[in-house]
Amino acid sequence: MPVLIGDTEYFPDVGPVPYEGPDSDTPLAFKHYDADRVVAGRRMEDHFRFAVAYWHAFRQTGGDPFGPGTISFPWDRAATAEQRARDRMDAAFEFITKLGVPYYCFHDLDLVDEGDTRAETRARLRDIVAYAKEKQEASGARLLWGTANLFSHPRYMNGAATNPDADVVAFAASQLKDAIDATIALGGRGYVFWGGREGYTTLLHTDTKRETEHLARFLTMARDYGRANGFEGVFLIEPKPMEPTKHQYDYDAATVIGFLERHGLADDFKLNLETNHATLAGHAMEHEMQVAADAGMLGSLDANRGDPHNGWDTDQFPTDLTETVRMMLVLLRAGGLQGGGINFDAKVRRTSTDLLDRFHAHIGGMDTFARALVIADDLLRNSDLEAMRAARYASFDAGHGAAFEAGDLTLEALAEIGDRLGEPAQTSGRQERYENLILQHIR
Ligand code: XUL
Ligand code: CO
Repeated sequence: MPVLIGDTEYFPDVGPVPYEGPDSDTPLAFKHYDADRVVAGRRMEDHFRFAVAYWHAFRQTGGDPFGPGTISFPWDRAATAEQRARDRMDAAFEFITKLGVPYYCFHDLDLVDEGDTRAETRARLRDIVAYAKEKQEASGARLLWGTANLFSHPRYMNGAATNPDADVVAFAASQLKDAIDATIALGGRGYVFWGGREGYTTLLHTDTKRETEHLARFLTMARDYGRANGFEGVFLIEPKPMEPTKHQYDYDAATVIGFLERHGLADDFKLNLETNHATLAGHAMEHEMQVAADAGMLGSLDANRGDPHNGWDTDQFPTDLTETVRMMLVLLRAGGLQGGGINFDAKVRRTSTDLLDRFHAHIGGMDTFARALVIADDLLRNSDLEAMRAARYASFDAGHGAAFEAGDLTLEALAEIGDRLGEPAQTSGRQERYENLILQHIR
């Protein structure tokens, strides 16, 4: 991937990040992520389709509820919004191409600052989309997905699609349409919905039935508009149980799958799962991935991690190897992601104020996934894991187990077999043996 540097070089202290292998001591080099290495029949780059998230990497400056941002971005200094958007995009493509990440993703308002009117914002977006197209063509980097920020502005404080005021829903529709247009224009693989304010803080004033039906209507309109205008990618919906609202309608994978099926959206939508959101829902990420995979809806991942010791969305870079190995086991068994990829919805800490810190963060995240993928593949091919798991269910491969699975037995017939066989023998689940297997292969 050719490195793209604009009028200003924003990261002069780093060149293209090389792969140097596990014995390397070079901080700004990959130890495990080797884009062309084939694992389980696919290049690493194609397994992951890593993406840089525009909002964390080029927008958020470290503000928290207790204080303002701590990080200063040289690409945010120009006098006009139009120039800042271009400078930011120069910085983004320099970062993306130096890191060698094949994709990026954005909210509409990551690319441009919102104007005073819809028309002004639309014009800014069109301008920057044209610029992004040039950058994509020059570098080969592509858009993983686009989305609309329908949660930050105060007008969305009571929700966007689920707002009790129809005028707000209409305003959101205008923003949604432009964001879908931008995604189509840039050849995005997907379009994401994360319902930031689609939920409630109290049931006392909330008609949940009406609101969730409005949400389904909004998604249906988006699907129909996208399909009518040539969008062939995947629509993705990102579960999160809470934060910013007390209860979000897209609570977790199982909730979202039921919602999509109930509203006739299951053929066009898949899930975009995020580790920290799983944590907040009280689930392991592997659980969320398995639920989605079982439904044929494992679409895309937001890579990060939470902090087990507190209850909010810390969006840290993913460096937990064991957790990632478990995730990669689910991914490989499922045959990969359907349509999407893996974007780093993760931010450097508020105290990580050097621009180089975001290189270290992404390198660590990509290496964690690469290492976990190789370990998971080794477990699946060179350990007893799959055979042991299959053996647990062997009684359903023949005889009355197989007849039960095939639906060939009535309850009376199965009960009669139960009466005849009597008390079944006890079989150990051997959980510790499985846990040891995983540990043995982490090397
Ligand atoms: C917020 C979150 C979002 C979505 C995209 O928790 O995860 O950044 O990923 O809107
Ligand atoms: Co996310």
